[in-house]
Amino acid sequence: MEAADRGLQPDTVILVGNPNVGKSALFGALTGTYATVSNYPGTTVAVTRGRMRSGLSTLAVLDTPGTSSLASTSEDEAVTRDILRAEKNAVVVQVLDAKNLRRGLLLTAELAQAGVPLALALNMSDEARERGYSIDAPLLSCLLGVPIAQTIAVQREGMQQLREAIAHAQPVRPFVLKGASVTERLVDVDTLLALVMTQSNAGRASPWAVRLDRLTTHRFLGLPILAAVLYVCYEFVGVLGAKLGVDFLENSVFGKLLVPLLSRALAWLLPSGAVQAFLIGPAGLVTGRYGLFSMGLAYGIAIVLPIVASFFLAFSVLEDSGYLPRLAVMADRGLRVIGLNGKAVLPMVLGLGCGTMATMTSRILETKKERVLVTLLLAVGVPCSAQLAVIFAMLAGVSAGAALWFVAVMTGVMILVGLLAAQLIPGRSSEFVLELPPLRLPHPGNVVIKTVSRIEWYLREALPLFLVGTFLLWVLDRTGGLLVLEHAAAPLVVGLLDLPRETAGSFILGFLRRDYAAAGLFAHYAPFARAGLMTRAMEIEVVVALTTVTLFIPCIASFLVIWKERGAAFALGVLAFIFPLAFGTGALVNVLMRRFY
Ligand SMILES: Nc1nc2c(ncn2[C@@H]2O[C@H](COP(=O)(O)OP(=O)(O)OP(=O)(O)O)[C@@H](O)[C@H]2O)c(=O)[nH]1
Ligand SMILES: [Mg+2]
Repeated sequence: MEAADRGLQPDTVILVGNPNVGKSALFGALTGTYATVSNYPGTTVAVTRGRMRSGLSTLAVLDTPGTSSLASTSEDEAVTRDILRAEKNAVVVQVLDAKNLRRGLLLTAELAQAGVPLALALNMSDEARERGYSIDAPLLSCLLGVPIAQTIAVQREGMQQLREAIAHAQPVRPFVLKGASVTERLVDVDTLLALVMTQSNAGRASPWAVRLDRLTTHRFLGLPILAAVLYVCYEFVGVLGAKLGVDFLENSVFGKLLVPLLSRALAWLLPSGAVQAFLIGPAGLVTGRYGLFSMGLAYGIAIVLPIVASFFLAFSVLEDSGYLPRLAVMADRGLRVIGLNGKAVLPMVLGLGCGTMATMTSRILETKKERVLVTLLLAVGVPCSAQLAVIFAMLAGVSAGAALWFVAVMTGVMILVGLLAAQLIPGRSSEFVLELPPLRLPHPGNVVIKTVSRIEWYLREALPLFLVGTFLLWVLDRTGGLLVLEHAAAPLVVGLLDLPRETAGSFILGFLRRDYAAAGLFAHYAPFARAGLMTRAMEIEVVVALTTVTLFIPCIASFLVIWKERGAAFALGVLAFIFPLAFGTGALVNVLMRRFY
């Protein structure tokens, strides 16, 4: 309104709408900038900016987190409300899910009251048509007095229409959809719907999706489906990534090709042993001690990367399928016990990708108590993809029984911490409200973009730290500091956990990144596993070491995000809590396994 009042040309387009209606997909189609697109509500938790051409000029475009109401309480939704207030010279494009028009129009009613210049994008018109909905868009446009485009974001259909709609955005006609209370607005919306929408029974959702859908959230039958999903992921990541991928990169590429080649080249270039040892490590061993190339790069690229990449791929497929919200429904009852509800599954499962992003996703939770609880659980026991990668690889080397011990201990600790924290942390929990998106076949294009961008992100975030860590270890090793540290850590590592002294170095690396610590352990134990030489005692060591490292402090990046999102006191408190928890649990597992395993 104000833009129109002042006669200014708008310079910004804000995409708003209910969660999971395709705002980010439309944003990508309008601007050519990729914003994460996933099939669950709450994908976008902060504003993404891009630009689009409009005639001769360009407009800024903002993609916002989904919101069910401008009056709602969760942090991510407040972001959208604040943006609407802050951007004075903007037009708003409300994205609606055409197969759920009623919910969308309720938000339109709020935007009508706010008086902003508005254009509507009736997105997902493909799915609306399939379900037999037909919407008289010209009539709706006429009644509301705002331009409307019918779009299919993922196929980039209707984009020209949308650009025109943006150019002609108008505030909603006076007296339309302006009911003062929620009930009045509902009446307004239902009246409008009766005029513009008809549903024929001819079209219905494809039967396979409906049938599978019922099964996925079924109280009993849902469980075997969950088990099957987990099993497929495990095989995919464990076999394709951890076995074939790692084996190929570590042994063939690094071991037979790169390391010998580089050693020979270096020996020829520089006869001195010190620089050579720094770059390659003594004796040119793959994953040998503290060579920048043989340890830093070999850990990061040969051990972690193939597993992380296959994990990202499996994860992106899951995200796009719409299975995650169904998992939330299944987990709701269990999570209630620890003061959370099903919605908390989303950040926790995302934590398996990256703790940093997951901590930010806790914004989708309604109450502060829930956000604090989830941040704590993420920091305590949800391993990130890189770490999970190495855990997978290590568990593949021990017996199923030992692997089960690890899983049981981690689950137990999470439940205990959750139970305790739910009692201690003040505040309330919220009701579980989550719209289930339809199950869809994942879009190969979107899956590939997401996987590649996550791999890029991993290389950017993790590899430099791996190199820094290796350098630190090398310096420590050279100066004798490592011996001192290993001595200092010995009472904990050797005395308390019964682990070999060499593994102390891995724990020191754990301060940089947990997966780096796990990769160190992997390098230590994998040769035995490959040669079939794992003893029972070693299996116990593996479980103890893995438990401790997994519970151990989160990596630097996620620690900083916890600090930013929840404050310094909380971040430091988490550290103070986790350190004894990790070592205490490790020691307990050691004692228990020696008796009962
Ligand atoms: N069939 C169909 N699927 C679509 C369409 N637009 C988006 N999708 C899918 O809908 C899901 C949600 O898309 P997003 O763009 O992430 O939705 P969003 O509104 O940004 O979601 P939040 O950020 O969580 O609020 C994804 O799986 C998309 O592939 C469409 O027009 N047709
Ligand atoms: Mg989004």
